[in-house]
Amino acid sequence: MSRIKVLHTADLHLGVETYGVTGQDGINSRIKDYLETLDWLVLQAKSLDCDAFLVAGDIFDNERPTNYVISEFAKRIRNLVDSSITVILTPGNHETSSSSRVPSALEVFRALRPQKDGTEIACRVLGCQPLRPGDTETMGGISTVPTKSGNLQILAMPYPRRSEILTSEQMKNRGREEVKKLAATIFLDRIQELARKALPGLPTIFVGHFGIKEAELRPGVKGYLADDVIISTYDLMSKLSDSQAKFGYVALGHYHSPQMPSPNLVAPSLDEDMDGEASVLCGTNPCRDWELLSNETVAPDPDSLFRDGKPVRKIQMAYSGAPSRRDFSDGARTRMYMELDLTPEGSSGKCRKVEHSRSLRQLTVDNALNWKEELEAKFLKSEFWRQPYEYATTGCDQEQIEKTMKGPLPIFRLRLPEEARPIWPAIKSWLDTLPMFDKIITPYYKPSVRESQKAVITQTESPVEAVKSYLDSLQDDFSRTNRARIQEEAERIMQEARVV
Ligand SMILES: [Mn+2]
Repeated sequence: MSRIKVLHTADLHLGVETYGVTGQDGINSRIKDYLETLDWLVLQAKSLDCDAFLVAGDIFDNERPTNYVISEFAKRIRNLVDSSITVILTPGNHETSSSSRVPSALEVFRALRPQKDGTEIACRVLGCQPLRPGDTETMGGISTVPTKSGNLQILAMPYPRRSEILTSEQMKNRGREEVKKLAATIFLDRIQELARKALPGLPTIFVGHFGIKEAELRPGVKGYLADDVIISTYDLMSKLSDSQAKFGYVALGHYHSPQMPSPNLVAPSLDEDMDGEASVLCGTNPCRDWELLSNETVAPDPDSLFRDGKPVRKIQMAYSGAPSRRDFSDGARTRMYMELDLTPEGSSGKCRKVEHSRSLRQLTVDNALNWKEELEAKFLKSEFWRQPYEYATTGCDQEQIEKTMKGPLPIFRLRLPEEARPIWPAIKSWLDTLPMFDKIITPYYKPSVRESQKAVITQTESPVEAVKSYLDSLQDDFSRTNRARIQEEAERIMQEARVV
């Protein structure tokens, strides 16, 4: 029986520049961060002897990635293919155009499809956008993809954009929710149509980039993804069960938190790091076992697989999470990828933690009134200097600091509570007097409902007074503002922060 090993990841978002600085070579440091994490993943795929490397959408952060990003990504594909690992890509919402007919950058790789008999180990771009609104014929596809251990059958669906699923006629006179519902129905029908074409006897998976109702979405991105077409686990599984093929796994992208949505239980986000171990809610899999990453297991309610008395085969389903994203605010979040073993009968697998090849020094000021004392104390701690690179010595003396200063990454990022905003000029001038840093990056303010409020420090005010008067002004503001408006504003800020 053929057994195929797949590395499932998603949401690489190559091209993100947020919080980066441009290096001497003209390349933004964040783009390199992301590429380095991808390099690490490529290494994992090779050392695990994977047959396929699967990225479930949002490979590029935007529909027009730079030539640098495209060529660097192409090098990684070449590296994998040279190691006889088939690369499988599906478009997500970020790399596909929402309004124009501009082909996505992934089309470059699709155009380089392998020789006609299809036996070559190569890069495949699966699933594609419909050509015209309402044209579901071209949406998604089912393919047999060769790997070094045999053929893998894949049903791939692109990000379901309402405007491309529905005609304007279908959207007319329908409310927002009704439109979303109709789009979900058409999307599911298309999945069913394709699932029925799948052949038995091959390891078979589904790949998609969209929202699942039972999945956990961080509050900050809810507004941003409000118009997403979302389908339920039950609906997806019942469509995939209506097939001669046994779908062994559903590889998802779009939600950056790694998780395994279950029909009756909402999986906790694996972001909730517990001493480096993440917890996974794992349902019963009819085929094989999935490795749980902690002692926390919850048995699913067996009735959950029935609706109106109709049983549905439960298929293991997972969002791998976004491995590359290491934003300033994401320091502690766990990143995962999935390692799958597929047979014609089903899947087994593991969630594996992504180790970042590089991290940046970062510091948070917790108390705006005592920022200086706090920063001085933190600078003296060895952990701060040890963050990006391992050093042999444990202490942190002057010599150690000097050694670090000459290191390859004399950059740090400062995270400030919002109330410290008025005193940033004072903090900056103090930092400027310190010899350790080549560059001070604009601080990141913790997102807050009152982010938009401008605050200035006047010459006559001491930093402490400035913070106090700023806090006072917030108090006034708060009494005038109702809760809903604050919530709205919070959503807006999170959207701007581009959490997804
Ligand atoms: Mn996405």
